[in-house]
Amino acid sequence: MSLNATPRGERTHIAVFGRTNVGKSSVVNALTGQETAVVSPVRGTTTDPVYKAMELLPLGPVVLIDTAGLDDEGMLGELRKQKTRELIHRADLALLVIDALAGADDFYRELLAELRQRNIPVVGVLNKVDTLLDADTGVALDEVKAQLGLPECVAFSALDSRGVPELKRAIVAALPHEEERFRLVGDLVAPGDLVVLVVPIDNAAPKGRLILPQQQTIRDLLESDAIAVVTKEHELRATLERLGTKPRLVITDSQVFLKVAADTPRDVPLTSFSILFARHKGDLGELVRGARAVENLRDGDRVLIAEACTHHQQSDDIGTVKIPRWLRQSTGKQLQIEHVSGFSYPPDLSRYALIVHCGACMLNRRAMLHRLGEAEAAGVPIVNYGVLIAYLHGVFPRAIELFPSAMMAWEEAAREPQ
Ligand SMILES: Nc1nc2c(ncn2[C@@H]2O[C@H](COP(=O)(O)OP(=O)(O)OP(=O)(O)O)[C@@H](O)[C@H]2O)c(=O)[nH]1
Ligand code: SF4
Ligand SMILES: [Mg+2]
Repeated sequence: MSLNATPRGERTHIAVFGRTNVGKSSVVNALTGQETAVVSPVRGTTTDPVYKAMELLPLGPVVLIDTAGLDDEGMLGELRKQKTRELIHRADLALLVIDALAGADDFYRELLAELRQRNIPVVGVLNKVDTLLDADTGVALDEVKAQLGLPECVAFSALDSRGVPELKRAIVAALPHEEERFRLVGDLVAPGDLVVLVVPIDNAAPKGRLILPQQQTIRDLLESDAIAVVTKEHELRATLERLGTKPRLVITDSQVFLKVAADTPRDVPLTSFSILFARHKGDLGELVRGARAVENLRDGDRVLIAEACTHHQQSDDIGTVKIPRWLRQSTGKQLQIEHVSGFSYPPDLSRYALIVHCGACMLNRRAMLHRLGEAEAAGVPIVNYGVLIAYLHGVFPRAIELFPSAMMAWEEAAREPQ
């Protein structure tokens, strides 16, 4: 990922589903205007999901996910199907590709029901309409709309690019509007508000730039017409004095939280970048409850460290070395720590006393909420790296006072018998 690209976790995810050979990869190519996805008359050409980033105006950056056909036969087919189904949890919108000659059947009806159950907006793509007579295209389209109860369906041909602008319009119309999406910090400030950001520049800071969470926070503040003042922890006191007015909010790196808390007047709201990100990506209350569960760990407990992908972009040792060390140090217990990486958890979650999840930078909010939901269903507390590190740095409860659901979780946990 180039530094200037929108991170994948922030992009709208559009997953392309359908039977094998209906032209899913061809539809992705027609939409992106590139021949990146492999197309062939052989069924089951696409075996693993392929991610393709593009700008979809006026929506902005999206990721198209080309998937394996869902009706593969045999063992391998089962595996692929499972992988494809897991993508349902990451999709902000699904394209259902249907072959114009074959039409829709129960397979599509079931898939559509599954998507609707998860509140994922769906747009139907009746592909290969070039194989029909022009006069029959409208009839076939109406038939599919009626069969599926899916009025959002577009006549398309990847072969001659028919329907590309119509499909783009249908996608934009079906997606939730920007204002309905979850903000990073914009919902906490009003236009003209002053916000102070505390960014330590130590040996661990990357040379010559700010890290992504800091960049994204500044961007969101500017988009909200707020004023961002960036300072280091040592200059915070002087910065606050020179501002001449109380800032609306102070946001700091967790590492220097205690110093920043000491230098920030008690009546100025204070939080950390990792708390904002945890809230943006998931359910902060749930993660705070998970952090609290660290105190209840006992000798012999199993802890699962789950990373959502195999190529960790931050330092590689955070999940394998640092977190296990911190957990053992702070609890003083003999813990059995297991690791997993990829889209899915191991089968039996209930054997774990705690799940520690990565920062989920490659996942969108929907996918992360799904993973939190799975832990909750198994009755296992879950925390992410950012909230756990914040907790270990002593940011609670001050950094979560702004967020009622997180405070409730904190106080509930305090009342529970240890
Ligand atoms: N006539 C016509 N053929 C198409 C169209 N779209 C795709 N095809 C052909 O259909 C075949 C399958 O296309 P793919 O895009 O590979 O289909 P897929 O759904 O990705 O297939 P799998 O990955 O195997 O599931 C290829 O031979 C394409 O050239 C279209 O709009 N019109
Ligand atoms: S934080 Fe998670 S999703 Fe992001 S690179 Fe690391 S392992 Fe992958
Ligand atoms: Mg394909």
